[in-house]
Amino acid sequence: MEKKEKKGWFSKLKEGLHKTNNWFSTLFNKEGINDDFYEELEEAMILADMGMETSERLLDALREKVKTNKLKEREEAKRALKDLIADAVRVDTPFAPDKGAAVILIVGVNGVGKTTTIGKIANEYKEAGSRPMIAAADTFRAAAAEQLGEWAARADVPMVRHQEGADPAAVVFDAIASYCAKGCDLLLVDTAGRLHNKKNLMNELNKIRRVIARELPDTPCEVLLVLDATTGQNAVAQAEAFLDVCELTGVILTKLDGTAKGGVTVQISDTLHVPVRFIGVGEGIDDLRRFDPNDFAAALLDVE
Ligand SMILES: Nc1nc2c(ncn2[C@@H]2O[C@H](COP(=O)(O)OP(=O)(O)OP(=O)(O)O)[C@@H](O)[C@H]2O)c(=O)[nH]1
Ligand SMILES: [Mg+2]
Repeated sequence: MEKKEKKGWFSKLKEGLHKTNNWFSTLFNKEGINDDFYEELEEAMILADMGMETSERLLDALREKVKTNKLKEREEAKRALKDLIADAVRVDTPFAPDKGAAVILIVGVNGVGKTTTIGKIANEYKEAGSRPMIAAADTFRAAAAEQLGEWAARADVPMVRHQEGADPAAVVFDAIASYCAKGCDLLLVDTAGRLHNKKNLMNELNKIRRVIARELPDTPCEVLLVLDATTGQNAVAQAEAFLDVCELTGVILTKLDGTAKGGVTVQISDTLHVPVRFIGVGEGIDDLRRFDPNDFAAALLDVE
C-alpha cells in the first residue's frame, strides 16, 4: 500500500521533471567519462536550473569521486551524482512541528501557492493525529479568507478570520487565543502575497512575528517561504530577498508537477543554506510531500 502511494506522488514529480530527466538520461546513456561528458553535464545542470555555482561545485566533487573510485561507466557517475545532490540538499536541523507544539508562518510573493499549501499541511498533521488551527492573516485580498476557509473545511481544522482589511496581527492574536483555548498544537498562519521590497508589508510580517513571540514565547515558530518552482532563477532571487528582510527557517517549493525543471530546489538549499521542508506536486489536498533528499535527487536524475 505504502509503495503504491509513494509511486503516485513520485511519478507525478517525475512527470513534472520529465524535461530535466530527458536531458540527463540522454547524457548518461552515452559511453565513456571524458571532457565532453563533463562539459555536457554542466550544460544539462544549468539548463535544469541548478545555477552556475552549484553546478560547478557538484561537478568538481563528481570529478573527484570518479577519480578516487575509478568509475568507468556513466551509469556509475550518475549514481555518484545522485548521492552528491542528496548530500547538498540534506539538512540536520529538525522541523519544529515534528518535535512538539509549533507555529508555521507562511510567506511569499503573490500566487506561489501559500494558501493551498496551508490546506495541505493542515490535512497532513490532522491525519497524523495533531490538532492544527489556521489563522487567516491574509486580510488584504478579497476572498482570501473564503478560499482558506474551504481548505480548513476540507482538512476539518478550525480557522480564525476577521473582516477584509483588518489588521493581520490582530487575526493572529485572536487565533492564538482560540488555539490555546482549544488545546491545539500547530498554528498555521496564512499571509498575503507580498514583495520583499514593499516596506510596509514587510513591517506587517514583523508585527505578526512579534505577536507570536509575545503570546507564545515557548513555542517555536517556523517561517517558511513558499516558492513557485516553475519560476526558476526568479525563485532564487525571491529567496535571497526574503532572507535579507526576515528570519526564514525554511522553504517550500510548489508546482514541481508542472513545467518546473527542479534544479532550483538544489540550488536554493546548497547556496542559501535554508532547508527545503516540503514540495508541492499538484493542486489536491494530498499533493504535498516532505522533502526527502534521496527521493528528490533520484527523481531529478531519473535513477530508480
Ligand atoms: N500544479 C500545481 N498547482 C499548485 C500547487 N500549489 C498551488 N497551486 C496552484 O497555484 C494557484 C495559486 O495558489 P494559492 O494557494 O492561491 O497561492 P497564494 O500564494 O496563496 O496566492 P495569493 O494569496 O494570491 O498570494 C492555485 O491555482 C493553486 O491550485 C502545486 O504544487 N502544483
Ligand atoms: Mg493566498
